[in-house]
Amino acid sequence: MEYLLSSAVAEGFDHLDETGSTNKDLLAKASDLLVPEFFVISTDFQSAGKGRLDRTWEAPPGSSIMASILLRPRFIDASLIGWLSLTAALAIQRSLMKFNISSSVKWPNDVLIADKKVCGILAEASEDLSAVVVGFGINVLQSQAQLPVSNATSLFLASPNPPSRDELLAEVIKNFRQLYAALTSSEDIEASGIRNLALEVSATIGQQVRVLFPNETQATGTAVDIDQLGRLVVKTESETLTVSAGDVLHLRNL
Ligand code: BT5
Repeated sequence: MEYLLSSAVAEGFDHLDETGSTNKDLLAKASDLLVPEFFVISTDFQSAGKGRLDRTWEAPPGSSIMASILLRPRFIDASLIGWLSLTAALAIQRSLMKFNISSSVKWPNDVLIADKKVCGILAEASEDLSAVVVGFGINVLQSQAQLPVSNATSLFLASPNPPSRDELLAEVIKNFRQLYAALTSSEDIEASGIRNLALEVSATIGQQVRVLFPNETQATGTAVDIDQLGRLVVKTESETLTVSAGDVLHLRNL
């Protein structure tokens, strides 16, 4: 399939029939400092698609959008990586809206349609901190049987008239470029408007949640805010926690 619309809005665009991981490919390419911001690699199939924490991202050949966007922010820290993930989620939510598909953003890195995961995002910094790669998988054409987990969905399942992969990817790149410009040119996260947008479309705020921390402890409470550093604020019975890394379960869905 050709990606004429998407390549027109990127600063360079490689489409691969098949690869291991577009994030891995773009991180390798980023070591050449001549490769510009908004260079995009996309693929029809990944044999080693990465999720967070050594998990995998799986999609049959030709069924979905799997792409990574190169960024070269001036400062890279954990908070920026978190905001970049959320900013990509906002760009995807906004792009789906353009095609009349309502979605919401589950902290820290998923886009949901009717509580089911349609998209996962993975932002990774290069080792030399010269670049960040933001990769996303959006399920487009999969049937329920082709999805790896039961709480996943695709645009084909959720919408009577889904956009083509090229139409949607072009929209995502355009929206991401706009939101990234706001994020990086503003004095702080408040002035950028990104935090307010993230709160507006959050599927997590106001929910009873269980947080599973990377060290395998957990906590249950109400998600009440996303703070300036992009952390989820959770009120438990006894304390207020700020969560920077972890998985969140929305308890109403269990
Ligand atoms: C993510 O991780 O959701 C980040 C996924 C990022 C994938 C993109 S594709 C392009 C780029 N190149 C890469 O190599 N990666 C990025 P996490 O929150 O850890 O969720 C991973 C979990 O989502 C898995 O353990 C499964 O349970 C589930 N999963 C896997 N494939 C899925 C799919 N197609 N749809 C919905 N859920 C899926």
